[in-house]
Amino acid sequence: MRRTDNIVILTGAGISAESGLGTFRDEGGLWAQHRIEDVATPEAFARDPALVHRFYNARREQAHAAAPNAAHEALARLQAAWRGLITLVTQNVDGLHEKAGASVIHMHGELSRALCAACDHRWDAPLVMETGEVCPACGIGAARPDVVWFGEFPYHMERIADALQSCDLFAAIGTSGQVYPAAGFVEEARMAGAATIELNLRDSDTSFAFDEHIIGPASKTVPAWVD
Ligand code: BV8
Repeated sequence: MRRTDNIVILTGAGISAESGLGTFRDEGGLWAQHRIEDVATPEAFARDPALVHRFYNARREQAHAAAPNAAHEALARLQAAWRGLITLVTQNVDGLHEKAGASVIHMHGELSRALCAACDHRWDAPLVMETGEVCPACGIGAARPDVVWFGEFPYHMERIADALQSCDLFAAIGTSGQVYPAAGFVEEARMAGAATIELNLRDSDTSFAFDEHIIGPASKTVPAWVD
């Protein structure tokens, strides 16, 4: 990769696929097994917290056992080499970027964190969260996974918008470009004058918006792109 100034990298579930974690919309993906409305909205949690906990407990246990792959490791190397110039944003909640040694902005939260549905207190989630668990701070709110559900406002949006405004290169890795506002980041970067590149197994819903495309599995394409 040629030396440039500020780079914003957005990752999606595809970067963790080769670590054995299912994506959402590929063949047999998570949304083929569960309806979003049943497991990934605040209404779903109010209606059937046990089902939502089962969905996230299964993913938390898989993520806990998973190892980062060569793509996560290459991004951590890039960040270490280009200190301060790489803003890594992920839609993923699996913690694999941290396991690879990267620092990352979790716009959709983290499986490893719990959130109080009443007072917004956050704490390290147990591997298995139980229905009926209450917040250790206020003792009132239900303990829920600290992930951003559909209809909820993603985290760190101002920090991300600032990074997009001042970046020279925007890269999207392993995302289908179907979930907003993340899917709109490429347009924000283009309007700020950045070059754009997409690394994916195939075309995504936002491929049209990228200047360059590298097609292939992330564990191969990301190290080749970075190194
Ligand atoms: C919000 C956390 C208000 C929980 C998730 C326009 C503007 C704003 C909002 C909307 C809008 N239009 C619609 C909306 C509402 C909604 C939305 O986008 N709906 C969609 C379905 C149309 N958005 C929201 O509700 C968001 N909140 O809008 O708040 C607001 C308004 C304005 C501005 C700001 C805020 C909240 C959305 C967050 C929902 N939570 N996850 C959890 O993980 O369970 S979303 C979920 O989808 C995951 O986070 C996932 O990461 C994310 C995106 O999916 P991808 O990561 O892209 O995964 P996917 O399976 O789809 O694709 C995998 C890709 O990898 C594929 O392209 C595949 O080819 C590739 N791949 C596979 N293997 C490999 C690979 N690539 C490389 N190598 C491989 N080996």
